[in-house]
Amino acid sequence: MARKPAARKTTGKKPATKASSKEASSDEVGAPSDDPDFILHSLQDEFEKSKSFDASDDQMLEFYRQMLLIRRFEEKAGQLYGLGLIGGFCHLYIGQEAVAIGLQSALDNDKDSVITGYRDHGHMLAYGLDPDIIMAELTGREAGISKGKGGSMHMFSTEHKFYGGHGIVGAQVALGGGLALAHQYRDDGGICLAYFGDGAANQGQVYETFNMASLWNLPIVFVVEDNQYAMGTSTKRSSAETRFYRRGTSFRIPGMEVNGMDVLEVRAAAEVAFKHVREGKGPVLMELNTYRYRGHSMSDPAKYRTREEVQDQRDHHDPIERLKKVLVENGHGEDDLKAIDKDIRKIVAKAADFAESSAEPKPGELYTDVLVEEY
Ligand SMILES: Cc1ncc(C[n+]2csc(CCOP(=O)(O)OP(=O)(O)O)c2C)c(N)n1
Ligand SMILES: [Mg+2]
Repeated sequence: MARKPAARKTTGKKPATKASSKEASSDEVGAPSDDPDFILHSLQDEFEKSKSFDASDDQMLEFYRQMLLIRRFEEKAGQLYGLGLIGGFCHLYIGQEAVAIGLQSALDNDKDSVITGYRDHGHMLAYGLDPDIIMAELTGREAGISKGKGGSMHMFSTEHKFYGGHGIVGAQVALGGGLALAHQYRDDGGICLAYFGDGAANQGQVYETFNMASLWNLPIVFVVEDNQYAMGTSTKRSSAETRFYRRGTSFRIPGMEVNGMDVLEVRAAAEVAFKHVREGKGPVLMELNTYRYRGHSMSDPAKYRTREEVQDQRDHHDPIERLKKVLVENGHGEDDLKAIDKDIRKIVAKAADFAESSAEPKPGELYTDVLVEEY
């Protein structure tokens, strides 16, 4: 989506790396930086050299399969919500699939951690978690990933280093800073990917985290999923600066602006950003421009935008259709791609059956995983 002005070209100078906080002596704290060469676009320049990830045929098919899994899973979740099988809040990720798939495909699942907000089902699927237990969680079943007690917004899998699923807008960013500090402290080689929305990007704690993450050179990638709206408020109405990648400038965090509707572009950007962070050069701020097709949550009548606007996005920017076109150009027949869709539908139908036939949590579960004694 070429919605915003293209990134400004710079001198192409290499980003200056900061001395790690461990090396800095205490009398340097608060002193003017001796690194005058911070360039906001240093990574963007690198990314612009090759904006499309050179994926193998197998990788492209895998991206296609995974994006379809999110799409079909979310459509089914919408249906189950309509049938009353899912209660409470339910925020669908339809339209934004390329963001989670492109970024998470570049992570090292054994080392890296992920944290996000309440629009989290797609992130969990992208992280390779079992659709059965995600659907069971959505329907409040014992077999769910949070034993049916978290629901749509509060899913965790700490063994997979997936730290939620958070309902408080922006809170996950500060927690992500903590996860990154843990990676640094333990020297485990991992990085943290902290996702948040365009609305969350106006929260104060986001900037406190930027400051500390940059000061301490933490291994964290901040990802703004700019899906154009925070509930019913468009970014233009809520944000003085809608080019979110610029918001790290005051903290000397390089920014990147990425088309979040193109999985190959997202992956190409991830390669550049993650390399920078893995090399110990401190945080990166990525802005992923995307669009949510459905309402903010299942209870949103979406009167703040026109049907035509949504249809235009579906018709001209859909991430799955975009990749499908590339696959067809590369010689894949419509029938092969339909067969993938059929397989995915089966996986999703199985997840729904599993969820519906699973037991509800026993009443005693009300007293587990909560503080019921004095500590
Ligand atoms: C601290 C806090 N303030 C307000 C809310 C209510 N709220 C829930 S979602 C939301 C909008 C967030 O939009 P954005 O960050 O763009 O994420 P998106 O829903 O688009 O993914 C708001 C204001 C909340 N959950 N937490
Ligand atoms: Mg938003």
